[in-house]
Order: sequence, then C-alpha cells, then structure tokens
Amino acid sequence: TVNIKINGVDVAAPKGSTILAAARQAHIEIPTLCFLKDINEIGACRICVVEVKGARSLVTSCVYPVNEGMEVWTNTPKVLDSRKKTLQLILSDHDKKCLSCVRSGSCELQKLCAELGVDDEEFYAGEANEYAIDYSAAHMYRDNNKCILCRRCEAVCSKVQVVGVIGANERGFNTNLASAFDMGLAETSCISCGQCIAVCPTGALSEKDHVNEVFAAIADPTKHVVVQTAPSVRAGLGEEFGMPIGTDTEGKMVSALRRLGFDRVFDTDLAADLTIMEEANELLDRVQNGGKLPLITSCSPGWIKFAEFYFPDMLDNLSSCKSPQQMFGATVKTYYAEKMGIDPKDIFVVSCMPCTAKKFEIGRDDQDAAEVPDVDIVLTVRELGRMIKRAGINFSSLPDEQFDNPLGISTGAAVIFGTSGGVMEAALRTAVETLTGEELAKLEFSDVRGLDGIKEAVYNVAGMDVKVAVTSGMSNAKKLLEKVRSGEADYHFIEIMGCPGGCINGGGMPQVSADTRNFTDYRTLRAKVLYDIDNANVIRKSHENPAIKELYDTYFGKPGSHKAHHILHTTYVK
Ligand code: HC1
Repeated sequence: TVNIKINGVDVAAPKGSTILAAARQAHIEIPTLCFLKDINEIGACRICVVEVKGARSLVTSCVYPVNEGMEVWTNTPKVLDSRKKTLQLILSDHDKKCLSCVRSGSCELQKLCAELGVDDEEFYAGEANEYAIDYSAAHMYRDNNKCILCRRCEAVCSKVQVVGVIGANERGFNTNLASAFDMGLAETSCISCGQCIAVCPTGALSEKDHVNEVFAAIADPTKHVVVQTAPSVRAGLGEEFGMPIGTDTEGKMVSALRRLGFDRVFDTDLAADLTIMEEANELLDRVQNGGKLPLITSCSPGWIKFAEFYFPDMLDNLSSCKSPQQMFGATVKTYYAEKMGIDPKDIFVVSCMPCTAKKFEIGRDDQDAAEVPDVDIVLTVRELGRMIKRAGINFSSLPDEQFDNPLGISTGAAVIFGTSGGVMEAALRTAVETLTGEELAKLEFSDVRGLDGIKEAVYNVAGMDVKVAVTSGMSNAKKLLEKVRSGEADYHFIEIMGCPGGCINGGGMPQVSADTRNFTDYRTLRAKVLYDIDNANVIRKSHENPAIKELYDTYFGKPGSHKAHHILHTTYVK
C-alpha cells in the first residue's frame, strides 16, 4: 500500500490506485463526468480535479496515481471554483432545456450543477453550436445540442462493443460526436445495442419514445392490447422509482400494467420456455444428424446484427429460432387469436424490454407469422417507467399481482434468460433430460454463471462430451468467434448476448449513473433477482411448463414441426 493524506486524513491506498479510488476509500466522493471505469479513463472533462501538494496545477484525480507521502485536497475553494467554471463552460454550449429533457431528474450534468452551486447557467453565454438531431435509426436518436463531449458513448461503442460507429467529427469548438462523414446512424453498421445510451450522462442519446402510441392503442376500443414483459424488466423497473438496484418488482410490474389498461398482461418468459423447446430440439437434431455446429443462440437482436455485419460467414451457425419476444408475438397473433376468436389485425402486442435493439427487431423481415407484425411496439424499461408515472400510478405502493393465463405461465429456466449464461443453463436443463431420459439431480450449471467475458464448460451427457461456451458483449464474442472460425476452439453450443452481462445490462434498462456504475457491481445485483426467482419457482425446467405442454398438444404438435417452423423460426441476411 501507499500512505497518503486526503483532506488531512491518513489513507492507506493500494499501490497503483488513482486519487479518485483512494478518496472513495476514505469516504470522500470526488465528482466525475467523463470517467467510466475500465472504459473511458481519459481525464478529459476536468470535473474531478483536486489539489496535490507540490503540483503546479490542479490534477485530474480519475487518472492520477497515488504516491507515497502525497497530500491531496479535494474541496478547497480553488478546486470547487474550477469545477463550477468547467460546468459553466459546458453550459455555454448546451441547450439547457431541462424542463422538457428526457433525462431531467437523472441527468448527471444537472445533478453536478446543483451540487456545485452553479447559480448562473448563462455566465459564459455567447456563440453556441446548433446541431440537427439524428433520428435516422429505428431505436434511438442523437441530440448533440445536449452532448457534453465526455466521449463515453464513443468508448463503449469502440472498446466494449467493438463496433466503433461513433467518433469525433471536426475539431476545437466545433467538435461533435457522430458517425463518420455525418452519416445518419441508420446508415452505419450500428447494432442497436443502446450501450451508448446506457452510459450517456445527459439527454444527448435516448431511445425513440413510443409511450404515446401505447396510450393511444389502449384507448382504442377496436384493439385488443396485449403486453409482454422480458425477464430482466422485473429486475430493473424499481430503479426508475428510486428502489435499490436488485429489487424484484415482478408483482408490482404486473399490477402497474393492469392499471395502465392492457387487456392482457402476459410474460415473455413463456416464450423463453418455448424457445428452449425449439432450440434444444434444434441442437439435438444438429448433433445427431450432422448439422452445422456450433449452434449459436439467436435471442439477442444486437448480437444478430453484429453477426450479420461482422461474421456473415457464420450465419448458418445461428439458431433459426426467433427471439422469445418475437415467438411471443407470433404465438399471440396465431394460437391466441384463434383461441379467442379475434382477428390478428385487431390485436396490438406491446413488449416491455431491457433492450433498444428490440425496437429494430420488430421491423425485421420474416417476423410476421400472421401476416401482420408479430410485435407492434417495444418500450424500454425507462419508457415503461415514464408511462407509469404519467398515468399517476403510485408504483411503490402497488400490491403484487400475477400474470394472466395462459401465456403468463413460465418456469425458473425462462427467467434466467435475462442474465448471461441463463439461456445455456435453461437449454441444458431440457437437453440433458431429453437425451438421458433421467431427471437431473442438480439443476444449476454454475460454470456458465457469472460475469466472466467468456465461460466454457464440458458436460458428459449420455456418454457424450458436450462442449459449450457463453459470452456477452461484442468484444468478447468477437474473440470467441475468431477462435471458432480458425478451428482453435470447437463447441457444440454457444450462447451469445449483445450486451455485457446479458439483458440485465441491456441498453434499455434504467441508466446507472457513473458514480454508482464505477463502484457497484450493479449487474450481479440485477442477475441475483432472476436467480432468486428461479430458485423460488416450483417449475424450473421449460419442458415441464404446463402452458408449453398445452401449446404443443393443441397447436404446434411437437418442437420443430412444420407449423412451429412457420410461426416460431426465422431467417438472416448477409
Ligand atoms: Fe432478453 Fe430474451 S432474455 S433477449 O436478454 O431471449 O431484451 O430480459 O426478453 O426476446 O425472454 C432482452 C431480457 C428478452 C428475448 C427473453
């Protein structure tokens, strides 16, 4: 360790740590704006400046390492004045329409201005840039009038997702973050993952808001409006209402959706079980009949776009299964429509998703089993939060309610889809029991759990070694796929999710501000919600879901049937 003094207090900090991290250890929070641990450590915004004895000027604590005997002050008038000036300079080229901004209340810039006593936002008023808003993409928009050039979006896009479609254009006062040559985002190879939105401190990046369309559909008496909720939504929605990260809000979420006026409140988890039935069948078929291996999961539309753009030679490895979101919509507009005697054209399916790429996915080709779109509108968890607030529903005090039947019945296997490794574990529970004909003694496949970038395991099933791998986040996926492509690694089955950690860290989840994100393992807290729900569920294997059994008995026949193929499977484009 290294012994230093911060604000006169002795601190023993690990060698190599930054002043920012050491201060945190001494219960002192230094504000930051551009800093994102392991992703964007560039010391650019200068909000985190501190005084260091002997240094000629203020230093940026997020990148400045501690040295033996160092003396640091984090709250002198000089420091506080510098931070305030920095904020006022940012505001001099910022549109400041806080009242109507989507991030009002969760904006990191707004919070800092309040904390640091910015009492005159026009202090440096003068020339300002005016940017056109880029609305070209299906899932999001960029409003550079609110961008503060922190570069977090650029860093996450290029380093974590290895997509690199955002960067700085122009220089000096005209510097702006956008796609190359000012192309609309839709023209680039953006995969719609929304990780840029997740890390944006202000309202510069946001999902396209579809809340009004959903209110209108609910109010339309000719429409039967069905809502489905992805596994991860229940693990994040509470954060929109100030509840601690890691709060299970499944019951309150169902209550809120019912009070919003949806005709049926169903669960995407049912379709996750359905996916397992189809995908496990596809895996066994490929293994037994010499099909293309490894089989790779296809539920994450960000990953699918990544595969189409960057690994087109491996598209035959992808499962042909639609994602659970799409399987759900397709099942509602075929099976459920027939059962209820409703014309599929009069059914409106709304998805609540932790994902922005799902907004893109609903418009893909071959996602219209009943010749109308399988899903009509996707809301992110943030939009759902907004909708509940707008409707005046007091979320925190709601009673817990249950999903409607029959498409609200699901298993523990389904809910863990939302965390990296969950699809693999769910598939193994079903595939192993199908192959061996015996009941598993232990349902947990712990090797594929957790946040490691690449997880591998070999399971001996009915005398055969089944090799699996699980990855999430596109930089990890790229590494893994390059090994598969070169023959360095071989597997039977791979789970890939677009966002690092899986859907619980999706681009449509509540934004976690950097001061929390940098020091809290928020992904594990959210994942625990799903694992706890799985543990508590009496049915934990997809093939034991009674609603799934009924679906196959009365409608699809068996997994992989002609009808199942027509309704539940899809194709990809090179
Ligand atoms: Fe996901 Fe999925 S788990 S992709 O992460 O397979 O979005 O939560 O809904 O479709 O079920 C997302 C989550 C989600 C699908 C399922």
